[in-house]
Amino acid sequence: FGMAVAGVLASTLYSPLSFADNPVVQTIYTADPAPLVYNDTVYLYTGHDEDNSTYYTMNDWRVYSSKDMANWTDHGSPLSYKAFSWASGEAWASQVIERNGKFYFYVTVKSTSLGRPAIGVAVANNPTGPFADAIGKPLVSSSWGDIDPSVYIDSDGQAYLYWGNPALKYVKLNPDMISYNQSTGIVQVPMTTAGFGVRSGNADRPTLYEEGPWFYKRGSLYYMVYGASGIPENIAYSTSSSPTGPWTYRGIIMPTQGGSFTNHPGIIDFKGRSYFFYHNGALPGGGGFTRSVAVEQFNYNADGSFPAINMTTA
Ligand code: FUB
Repeated sequence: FGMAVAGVLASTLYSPLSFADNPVVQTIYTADPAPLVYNDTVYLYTGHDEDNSTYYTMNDWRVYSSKDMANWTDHGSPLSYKAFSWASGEAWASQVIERNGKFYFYVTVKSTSLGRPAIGVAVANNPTGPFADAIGKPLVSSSWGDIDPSVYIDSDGQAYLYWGNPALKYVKLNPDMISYNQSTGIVQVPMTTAGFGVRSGNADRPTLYEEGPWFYKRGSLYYMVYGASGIPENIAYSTSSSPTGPWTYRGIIMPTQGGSFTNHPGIIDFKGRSYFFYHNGALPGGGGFTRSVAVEQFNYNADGSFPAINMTTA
């Protein structure tokens, strides 16, 4: 499969490709989906597992777009860890958001000087990039476990950046989107079992929360959807009436399945339908370090709760 991917990529890079079935991307291994709806188009940002990877060997991010959730255009790589002069690999989970016509790309990368992940931010004038490091240093480098940023702009204009494993943390981003409110600082979310469920036998992780938060509001309800329950992960969620909690644990959305020991949610509403992106090991040669992004359409229950969602291949 690795050789075939190299051949396909060499001949089709930056040219339109169509995908109808799961996984969404069938030419390379992709992970950590981060969909963005902008101008009647879905932009799907993903990480990129290198062929034959035996760890999270990831050097760049990819972006695909679709106007119908069936036909996808491959826009190549809008950003690599190399755009961050202070980073040395581990182009892990990310999310992109638009504000005032600019696109802000929040990423996990490995800080060379710290020797551990940190959160960076890149900016572009176009959703497909190219993106450039916005500040020339990490936006957040508070501790081990600074991974998996999720960004959301609330209806009052306040932007929040959540991230972290095993701690779930947030900052209030300033309107410039490339700095954060220093008086609020970095807030660590209280990891209560009422908020994030009960995990037994792990003193360091008393709740189900593991990593990969996806934070957003729908109606008047705030959602925190995340990789949960340890390795292998399922995807669970919590809700709140406030962007900063307290959170109430609401259950498992997607059980462990699909041949990857991680999973990672990305959720949008698009043209009147709701979509749940995730990753698994569905492609030939796929597994925990050679993952593939997939998507399921779903309907929220009337009270805003999630139905159970299973992985499909079509
Ligand atoms: O892709 C690398 C890491 O695996 C991500 O940062 C986590 O969310 C998990 O998917």
